[in-house]
Amino acid sequence: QPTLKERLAVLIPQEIENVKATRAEHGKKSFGPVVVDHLYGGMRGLPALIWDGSVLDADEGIRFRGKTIPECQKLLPKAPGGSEPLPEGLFWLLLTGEVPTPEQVTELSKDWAARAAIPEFVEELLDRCPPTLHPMSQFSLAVTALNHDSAFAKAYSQGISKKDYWGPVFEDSMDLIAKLPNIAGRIYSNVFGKGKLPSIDKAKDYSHNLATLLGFGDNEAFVELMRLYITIHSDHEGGNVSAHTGKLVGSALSDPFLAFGAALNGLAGPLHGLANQEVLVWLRKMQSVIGENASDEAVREYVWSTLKGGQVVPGYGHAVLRKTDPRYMAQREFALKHLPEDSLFKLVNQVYTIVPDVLLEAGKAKNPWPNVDAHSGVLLTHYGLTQMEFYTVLFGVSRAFGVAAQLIWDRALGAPLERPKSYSTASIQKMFANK
Ligand code: FCX
Repeated sequence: QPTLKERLAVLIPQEIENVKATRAEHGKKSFGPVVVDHLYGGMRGLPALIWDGSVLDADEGIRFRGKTIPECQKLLPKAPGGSEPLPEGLFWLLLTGEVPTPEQVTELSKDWAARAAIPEFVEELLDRCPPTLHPMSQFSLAVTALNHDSAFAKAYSQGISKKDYWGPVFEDSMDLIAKLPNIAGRIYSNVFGKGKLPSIDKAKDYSHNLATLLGFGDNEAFVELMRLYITIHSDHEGGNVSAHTGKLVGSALSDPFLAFGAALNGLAGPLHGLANQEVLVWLRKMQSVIGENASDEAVREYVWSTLKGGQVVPGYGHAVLRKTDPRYMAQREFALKHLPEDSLFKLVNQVYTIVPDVLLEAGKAKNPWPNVDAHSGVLLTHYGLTQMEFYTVLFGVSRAFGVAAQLIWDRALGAPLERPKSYSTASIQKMFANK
């Protein structure tokens, strides 16, 4: 059976021809007009990027290479005795569009375990961060520093040919993904005083090792949660802040560590990945104000007070989605199976029955439904991972899968430097002066 890199080496020349044919046939076709509001409106909905791993439909949610989350849960290989997909298989799917065999997934687990160690200076760098530095800042620092050993940066400085870029970018991307559990584990241990880190077990899958490094390796349900968590957080097409940042920075031929470090800084914003931390902060604050087991009326009033305070309700709304996020639903299914009686899960459900109506009544949000971040924190809390400032790090570990897959394809297909055109308000006024 071919390895992932061998399979890619076969697929890349085919895809180069496929892109050529697509451009020859459709290259001059229009998606519709660009209007001035696109420039002021955060480019919402503006077709602008190629992203092969996944496409997001406003009503249906994400599909990874054409497959929905339930389809991935059914089709991708599982761990022995497990029922959630192994993220190794999802990475294979994102890169190749193919479902790997269980043996291919096992090889990938082994490969990542073999690459997992981080350089000593990165360990020291993390150990010297004050525990008050947010875990996401530490995460981005460490990932950026991995550029020290980038195969691509080295090959580029030695004069590698364009057509060979993808090889070292593949190696860097594999290293990047492989090293994230050790980085995340070290941050968790340093910041929350968890003591000496266990080492990676080369016979275990990626999620199992991540769980072990966080101190939850003995809890099979938590390990299963990590498998599901990474799978559903991996990729959400190309226009979101973290994915787009990774692609943009990669387009300057910055190596995958620099590109993904930048992506993490975007993920760390409260309107994006940090929302999973914000949801828990918000829920806890609500409990401290209106008490536990509060009535629907009290919850509704609290939601209104958030809006009236000029704040967003974290975990609700989306720039593209117009229905409940299937990533939310997958986590809800997991909770119904593993923790139906959890009191915080009950609160999340209660909030789900109240917030959409309030947001609709308030009349601003285009999408009143919950997104992925409304549910992830309650699952982690249930198993004892209660440090909410750490939650976005787990989102970051997952997001590397999607960003890395696209970086490899971008370099394989010779994607150009990104350089959209910007205008000043004065230049727009002048341009349309007599029109
Ligand atoms: N609570 C309160 N107001 C909201 C809202 C929410 N959950 N969602 C949107 N709105 C408001 C916006 O703030 C905006 O107000 P404005 O006109 O005064 O600026 C108005 O409704 C229109 O925004 P809309 O077009 O619906 O949404 P955007 O595409 O601009 O923004 C996000 C999308 C996700 C940023 C927005 O819904 C939000 O702030 N949600 C809360 C934060 C969150 O959960 N983020 C995580 C999203 C995601 F899943 C992820 O990346 O992880």
